[in-house]
Amino acid sequence: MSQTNQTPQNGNYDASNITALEGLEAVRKRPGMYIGGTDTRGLHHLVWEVVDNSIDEHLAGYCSEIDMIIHPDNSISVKDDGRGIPVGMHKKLGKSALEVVMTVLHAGGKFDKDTYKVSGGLHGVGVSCVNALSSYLKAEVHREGKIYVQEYSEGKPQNEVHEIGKTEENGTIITFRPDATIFETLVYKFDTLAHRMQELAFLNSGLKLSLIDEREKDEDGNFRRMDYYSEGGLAEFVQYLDEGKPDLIETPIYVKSKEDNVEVEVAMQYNTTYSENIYSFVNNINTREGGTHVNGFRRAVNRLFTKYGEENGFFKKLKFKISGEDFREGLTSVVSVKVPEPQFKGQTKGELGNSEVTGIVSRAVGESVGYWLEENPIMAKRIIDKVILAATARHAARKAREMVQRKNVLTGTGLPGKLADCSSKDPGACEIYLVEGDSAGGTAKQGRDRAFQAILPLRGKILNVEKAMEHKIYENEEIKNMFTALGVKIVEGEYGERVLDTEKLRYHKIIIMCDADIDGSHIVTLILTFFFRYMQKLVEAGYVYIAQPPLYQVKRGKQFQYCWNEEERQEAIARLSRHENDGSVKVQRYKGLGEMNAEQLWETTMDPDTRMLQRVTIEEIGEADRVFSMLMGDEVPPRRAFIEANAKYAKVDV
Ligand code: 0RA
Repeated sequence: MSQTNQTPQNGNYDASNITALEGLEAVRKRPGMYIGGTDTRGLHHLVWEVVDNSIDEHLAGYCSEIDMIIHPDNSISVKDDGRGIPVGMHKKLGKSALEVVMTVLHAGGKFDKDTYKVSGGLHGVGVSCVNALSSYLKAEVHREGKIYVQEYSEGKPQNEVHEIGKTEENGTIITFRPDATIFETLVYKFDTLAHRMQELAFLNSGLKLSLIDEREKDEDGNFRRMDYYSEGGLAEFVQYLDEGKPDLIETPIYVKSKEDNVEVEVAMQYNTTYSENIYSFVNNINTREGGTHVNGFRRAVNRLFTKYGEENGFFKKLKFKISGEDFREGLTSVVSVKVPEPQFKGQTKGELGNSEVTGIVSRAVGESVGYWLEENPIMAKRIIDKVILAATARHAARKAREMVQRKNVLTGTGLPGKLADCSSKDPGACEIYLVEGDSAGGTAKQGRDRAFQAILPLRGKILNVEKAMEHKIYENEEIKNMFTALGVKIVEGEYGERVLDTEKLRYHKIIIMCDADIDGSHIVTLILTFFFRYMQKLVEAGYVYIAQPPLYQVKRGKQFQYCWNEEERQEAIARLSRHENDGSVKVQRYKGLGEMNAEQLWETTMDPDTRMLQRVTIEEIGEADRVFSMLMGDEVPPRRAFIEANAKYAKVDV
């Protein structure tokens, strides 16, 4: 050590050093405990951990720009123009504050409680975790006119904090390469990073963000680059989410206020669809399970619209009660709060627990929306009319649903006649194939292993649930069949919302099997839209899959090979024709499942030992919702733009 005068005792330095390394060793031994896993999610978690620190600088009022670079070797740089991590001696630990922040678990380095922090939320395990899980990390700090650097390997400092030059800027640049011995994959997904950067831009109006991908160049030789900046913040966010859905009111309703150090920001827009979409955030972290802020918002919306409708006599003719959900049909909203000391609870820590926040949000929304209703009577009436329509439709839907559910009880097993069930009754071992068309369904029935595989043929195009009224959905034959075959039903939740009851779910693998052509992929999208809107829980649980039938069979005499893509096809042709390309190699392009016999279908698409299944995940709920509305909704221009932009991808990634 060079600065002995600030170190109380040499022994102290060693001791703290050892504790730091032990801490980071624990992270390396059980990375899952800290970042949730070592799969692609965990890999991306590292980036958010670093970005969160820069966002904290922004929330504290010091950072206006964050730039991210994906380098060709999949290492990542995150640069901000904040204050820069302090580099001075940390008195107690006897080493540079930078080293403490980078090597001591949960140090974080922010010691004041008055600023909002992302830390403590879903992320918030600290940048030292990223360091521990990186084969290489470099921290570069621009501060007080100088540039300081320290490098690490597996979290261990490789040199002292040293000065490498002068600067007129402030800020921090963290560059890290995730450890290949820890992560299952090292490949960063541009779309995942881009999506969150877009979200951060909306959540932090005025903050500039950029993403550069050095792995990809366009025709002009420039790297792929995205810039994000939002002046309008949440109001722009809801407009973005509602792209593809016709607006009901001219501009979003916007709420911003602060009480007891809790900042509340809400934007809401009504559209002409039938679903509610609410996205909530605490200190910029997505709270997927909602919590007290969302409860406060819903409470205020119910209270205000009920009062407004009653006072103006709009509900007089109604013969049934309006439920909370009716007020939120076709409502897209973003609720964002900044809380100094957030408490998270729930299974995935995705739910805000601070009880004081309910009242704060409810009051903020109550006041602003109350004014809005008084000032915008025409828009208000439009909303109330829609609420009445929703209540009427819900009444009809409830009746239709009850009819369907009751009927099933009366007909004994209640299973649809079209279902070829499996013999096992253990849901964990059972699979159901939802098959496009009766004829492919027939082939699948012959080819399956009936011990654990059930087949439910679906007739042609299924209903587009994005356009249909809810009660129509429960009356639709194919949809009724899916509910009863799966053994799930819709019940009403605490707030009158629809809840999927999965207690009697009969299969833990639900496999959508359609033709490998355009019509087939359209049907997959329709079925996925249905699952997304009505059975999201099953998607979240990881139970929904898409079967992958092969695209080609390459054949020469008795030898043949199935191929799932162009590359495999080329390889197979080369392999089977060997030197003499005498035209005896035949390539069959499978367009439909119907072109395969039962045995081929089993071998290629149904046999668990050889088939390929694509699991459907909802990585980004908001994005998935937007995409579904765009692809399945009424507005043509955004859909065309989306399809054109994504034309090179074969299917929508949900
Ligand atoms: C500790 C204390 C202060 C800032 C930071 C850490 C800090 C950390 C990171 C990580 C990435 N970018 C960052 N920017 C800042 C406060 C510094 C002060 O009081 O001057």
